[in-house]
Amino acid sequence: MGAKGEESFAQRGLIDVVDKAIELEVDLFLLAGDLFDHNRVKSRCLEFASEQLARVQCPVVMITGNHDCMADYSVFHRYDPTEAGEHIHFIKDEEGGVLDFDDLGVRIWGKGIVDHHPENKPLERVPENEHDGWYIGMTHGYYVERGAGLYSSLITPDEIADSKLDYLALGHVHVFTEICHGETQAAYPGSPNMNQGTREMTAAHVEFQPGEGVKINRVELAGHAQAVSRKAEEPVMPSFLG
Ligand SMILES: [Mn+2]
Repeated sequence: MGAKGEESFAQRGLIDVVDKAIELEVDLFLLAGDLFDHNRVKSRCLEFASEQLARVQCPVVMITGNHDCMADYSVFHRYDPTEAGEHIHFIKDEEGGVLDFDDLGVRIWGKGIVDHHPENKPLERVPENEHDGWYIGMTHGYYVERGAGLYSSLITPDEIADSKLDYLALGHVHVFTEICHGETQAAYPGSPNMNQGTREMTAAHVEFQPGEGVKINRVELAGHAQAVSRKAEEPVMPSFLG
């Protein structure tokens, strides 16, 4: 949540994105890493994060980013976000993990950052989808169209296409970006915070419409979280998955 003086911006961002999720009555709230700016977050800031996560009216699924990675010194060894409520789900295993939300017809695969370096591949080995409903992925890294360079935690177009995910929630880049490869649509939501190298404060509102597919909406906030919703009155079976 930043150094002293930045906290109000970062805290405002989290408040705003939670407010927006409540306003939009979303079915899932996805946090694709870097909830915290670093692993030395003070306890009053952790309490603030829990207060905000507790306000969310739907399941929250979160992974770690590079700033709050699951290293030995991780903040998440002294802070358990799931204590904010039974609706908080934290995928923190190094190999990633899968969660099923049967009432929503959604399966979520997620993999957070343990070690942010050039050999880390955030979108390697996405489990094959053996699920009838929507298949959503969450990961944290740097998408590059071509050429690897020396960047850490790279995500490639082929990996996105090969994932066979319906939607991939990306974290790391603080600018709202829509990406599509193969049948997979992905997005960076931008950041809900001011002072992140951009003046845009945004989130991604993603609608899953049976028969139509995935629609990604850029949402302006006065907000690194992703709000996901489906049309509740419709069945959740996506026709394009057959
Ligand atoms: Mn990051």
